[in-house]
Order: sequence, then structure tokens, then C-alpha cells
Amino acid sequence: KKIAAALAALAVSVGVLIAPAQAQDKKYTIALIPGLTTDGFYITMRKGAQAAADALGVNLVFQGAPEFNPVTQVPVLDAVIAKKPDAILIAPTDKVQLVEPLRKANDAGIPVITVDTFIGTGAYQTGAGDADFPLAYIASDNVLGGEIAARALATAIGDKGKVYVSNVKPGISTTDQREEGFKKEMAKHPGITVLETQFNDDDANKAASQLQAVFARNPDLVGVFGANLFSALGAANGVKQAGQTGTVKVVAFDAPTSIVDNINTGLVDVAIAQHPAEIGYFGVVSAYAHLTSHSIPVSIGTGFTIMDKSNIADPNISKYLYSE
Ligand code: T6T
Repeated sequence: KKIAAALAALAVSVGVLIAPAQAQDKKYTIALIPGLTTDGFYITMRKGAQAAADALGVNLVFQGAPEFNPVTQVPVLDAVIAKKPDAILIAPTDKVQLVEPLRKANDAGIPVITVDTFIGTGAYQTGAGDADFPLAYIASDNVLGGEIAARALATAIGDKGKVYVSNVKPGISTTDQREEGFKKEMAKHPGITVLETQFNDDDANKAASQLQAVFARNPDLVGVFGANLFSALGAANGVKQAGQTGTVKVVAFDAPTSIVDNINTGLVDVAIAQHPAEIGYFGVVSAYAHLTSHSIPVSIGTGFTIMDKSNIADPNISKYLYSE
């Protein structure tokens, strides 16, 4: 009996010893390439990705360029491919310009998943053979986000007057879709005129001067939709500098911590927070699932949290503010 018990104990301890050693043999390296490194949105995405990497025993590498631009992102991607990670998660900075650089990763046998933004049409694994090679797309529903922004701005301005979109540049899937959703919804509001979009190259200072220039040309301007973090921050600063706080309404996409003050002072009416930590978490989980021979969904949609003066102090809402 004693021998049997000792053998059983030995079996248990051997089992306990073997399991972690096996897990360690399969330590995967997953690279996350953000749109840019100095943006609370991607800093928060990295945190979510790291949480999943820690839970799964994965090595996460975060490498990106300091600005949102294919010219600086492609060399980073090339450097990452040269190191042969087990999978690449990337927020492509252009729908078209990142197709061929990412095809190199795919041809090298490195699975590609896009997070936040997509390449081509965003329809992956269709067999079309164009830009359908990424395994999955994990992101907010950006058309819906634009529609939500339009409804919020329409409400804020009493459903009438002139507004415009402060946007980054054409060719970025996310911000293109937000503008599309915004205009689609505004077409249902006959009292509202949408002026020409102003492109700021992700530069908040440029967005601020554009606001002032549009306001100078249209003193009856009543609202602006900032289609991403820097567009919104800049447009809001432009409204403040023009002395129009509360008169020209601002609806902001994204939720850096500075949005709290801007909401509380009435400079920003509504902020639409994405859930970047969720995007990063499920990006790593999806890559890991694929690497360990599980099938994965071709698209995962993450949510929004709508912030305004009435709820910004609620911890269940403010927990979606981005990290810095
Ligand atoms: O809005 C996010 C992201 O979704 C977009 O693709 C680029 O801009 C941000 O990173 C915010 O700056």
C-alpha cells in the first residue's frame, strides 16, 4: 500500500514538473506593431496585449514608429519580419501601401493579424488573393462609431447648422470609415450641412489652426467631429483658442485622460472611447490560438463607451480612459 501511495505521489509530482517544462518549450514570440508608439490608444492596446501574453506565457514584442505614416512603419515591419516572430499583429497605417510589405511576412510563413486598421477591403480569407491573406481583423466598428458621433453632434447642435469632420488623411481604414458613417447618418438630418473635411496628418496643432480657419470662413459654424485622438484634441483646442467653447460643439473620437477636463469644462460634448485593451488582448489570444492549431474568427468586433458630463465621474465609464 505504501509503495502504491508513493508511486502515486511520484506520478503527481512528475506530472506537475513536466507540464510547465513542456509549456516553456513552446514559448512563442508575437510582435505588435502599432500605428505609432506615442498614442494613448496604442499604449492601451499594448497593455491588453501584454496581459494576454502574460496569461499565455507568450513573449510580446512591441515595436513601432513615432508617427502614423507608412513611410516610417514599413521599415519597422521589415525589421520585425527579419527577426522571424511566430506571428505579427499590426495596425497598418494605410489600406493600400501596407499590402505588399505585409505580403512579405505572409510569404515568409509568418501569420498576420491586423488590429485597429485593415488592409484592402478588410474582408480576409475570402480566397480573392488580393489583400485577403491576414488571418483576422480585430477592431471597433468604425462606420458605427461615425454614426454614433453624428447622432451625438446632431443632438448637441439642435439638429441644424454647419459642421465638419477633422480627419487624419485619406487611406486609413478606421478614420475613412468613421467619416463615412458620420456622413451617412448626417444625410438623414436635412437641417445640417457638412462642410468639406479638413485633413491634419495626425497633427493636433494643424487640426487647431484648421478649426480657426474654417470658423473664420464660416462664423455660423456650430460643430466639429474630431475623427481620432489628435484630430479631436486639436479641434477642441482650436475651438477654445477661437473663444467658442460651448458654442461650437465638439464630438471626439478616442479618450485620452485630457478628455475628462475637456468634458467637464464643456469644451467637448461627447467622447467615443474605443476599447483598445480588448483589441490587444484578443489579438494575442487569436494569434496564440492559431499557433496552437485552433481555428479563429476572421473578424472580432470590440465595443465603445460613450462619455459625457453625466457619466464621466463613474468608475465603470472612466476605466475606459486610455493609458499614457
Ligand atoms: O483612433 C485611433 C485609431 O483607431 C486610429 O486608427 C488612428 O488614430 C488613433 O490611434 C487615435 O490617435
